[in-house]
Amino acid sequence: MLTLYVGDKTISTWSLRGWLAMKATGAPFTETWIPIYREGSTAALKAVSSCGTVPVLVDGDVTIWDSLAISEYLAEKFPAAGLWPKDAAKRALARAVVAEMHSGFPDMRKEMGMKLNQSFPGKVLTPDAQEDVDRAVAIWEEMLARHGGPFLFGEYCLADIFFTPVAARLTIYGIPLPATAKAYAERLLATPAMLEWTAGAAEQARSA
Ligand SMILES: N[C@@H](CCC(=O)N[C@@H](CS)C(=O)NCC(=O)O)C(=O)O
Repeated sequence: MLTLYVGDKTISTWSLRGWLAMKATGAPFTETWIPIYREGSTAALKAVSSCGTVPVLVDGDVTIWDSLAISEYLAEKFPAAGLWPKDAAKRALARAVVAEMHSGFPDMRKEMGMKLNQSFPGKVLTPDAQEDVDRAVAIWEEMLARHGGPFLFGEYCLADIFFTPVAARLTIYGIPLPATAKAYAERLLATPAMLEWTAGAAEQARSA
């Protein structure tokens, strides 16, 4: 049985990516919540993985502690799930998009922390954060135009999963978006898996 350790659903964007990838496989898994950024969190995280962050996927004696590594592991373990596009050229492009997201967009992350089920419209961004937003929108518009939508590479894949927390941030902070990007963000936030995560976030917040 696979076990996925995740952080608080309201704020943990990397957990969300790992969880959406896990859900997209359709495979059963056990989900374990480790409350983060509290007293005792570091010890609890390190008890699962020496890295001390979530998400963490445990599959028997294999422990994987990074959202991208988890995604790649799941794509290999469940090839029929279509986590990456089947076409090699599209797959390479999807990997580039995911890698850029995984290693970039620092100012958007810093200034627009994800707070699901909350709303802070009218956020004024620094030029650096606005540059990150513009880059995300440019990727979305280019990939949607190239592949015809409704998702970045046609069918839903890891590229969409990695941008789902971005869609949440842009929505939470009421960042103005061109129509195509806005519609895409709405699609990402309305997938059944994302709705389930969002409802879970509300429930966790109530119980905290
Ligand atoms: N590169 C890692 C980043 C993971 C990460 O930073 N997770 C945050 C939550 S979103 C965390 O565990 N923070 C807890 C801490 O640093 O104490 C990944 O992609 O999984």
